[in-house]
Amino acid sequence: MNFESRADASGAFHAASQAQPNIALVKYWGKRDTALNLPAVGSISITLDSLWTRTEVRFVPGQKQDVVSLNGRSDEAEAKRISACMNLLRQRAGVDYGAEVASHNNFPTAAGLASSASGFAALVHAGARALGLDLSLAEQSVLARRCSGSAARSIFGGYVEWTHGQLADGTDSVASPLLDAEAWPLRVAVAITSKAAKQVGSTEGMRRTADTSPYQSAWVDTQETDLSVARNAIHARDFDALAQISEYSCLKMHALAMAAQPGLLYWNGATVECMHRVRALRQQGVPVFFTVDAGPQLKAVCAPSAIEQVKDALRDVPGVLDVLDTGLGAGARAIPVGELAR
Ligand code: 2P0
Repeated sequence: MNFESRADASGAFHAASQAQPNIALVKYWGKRDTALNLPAVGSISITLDSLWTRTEVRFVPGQKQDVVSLNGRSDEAEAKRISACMNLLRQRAGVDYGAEVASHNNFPTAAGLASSASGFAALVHAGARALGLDLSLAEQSVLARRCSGSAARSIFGGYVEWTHGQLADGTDSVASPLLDAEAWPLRVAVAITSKAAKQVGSTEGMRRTADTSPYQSAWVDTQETDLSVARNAIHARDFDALAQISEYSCLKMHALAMAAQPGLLYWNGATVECMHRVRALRQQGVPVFFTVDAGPQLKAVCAPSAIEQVKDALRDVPGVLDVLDTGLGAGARAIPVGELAR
């Protein structure tokens, strides 16, 4: 392969990309194949706007090791996952160059805010371009899925569905857009109730759940119906229907995980108080619903007209440290090299 046109002055090949986290409304939890990272169920998400990961990848011919910097620091566990992800791209390009990877998040990492989704989407997007691989978004989604399941969805913007797929090699377990962000511009308030990294990561939590939770088969059996209800709600822009199915899927996923041994309890007291506050608002007629991922932060999805009221209500809950506010945004995209933290 001829990379000459892409090499910088030092002979390295580089590119930078940005991707945003996504929040599942119909949740992914469980794998049908761990090696290929294939999900036990499909899922539907929204890609966010003002939270981001920006990642720069530089492949250096002759370098044997990967060097990884996350928010300016090294992290051994994450570096291993990043190298495994880069191996997929190196195989595809037929090269063995070591990579220098630098990545910045503008939000708390590893605390249930989908940092692996935006992180691996940005990594695959930048790495593929650095190596001159001409990959479609669907191909990037498949590769991002191999690195972290939910990253498959952050390749795309707006409302996104990631299918379970039927093929043993997983090439049909891929995300695709359902509706553009601009077509239904909901807003999201994120109540930060802890800035600590979670104790049990999603990969381990899913493994434990599948091995020990008595509700696993019921979870898998009921997912197709939930996906269909959510898909219809999105296409009809039916807020109430989306609210009902999203809270249902969230609580069902947590009930499934709580019933593992030992049980997975990602919430703290403030998370639960925020759920009650959101439901009280909805009873008063405010168009808002909640969802919670594998961490203690609560995400309140609402109509644009309700965002200030929702933020004020969440800020009022004891134990809420901060409330972020974001719209829905675009998928992974190229950014200029050298502008990571800007
Ligand atoms: C989701 N979560 O659908 C679900 C809901 C958390 C709760 O996808 O093992 O980091 O890398 O495939 O994608 C978080 O799990 O797990 C997640 P891996 P991932 O958003």
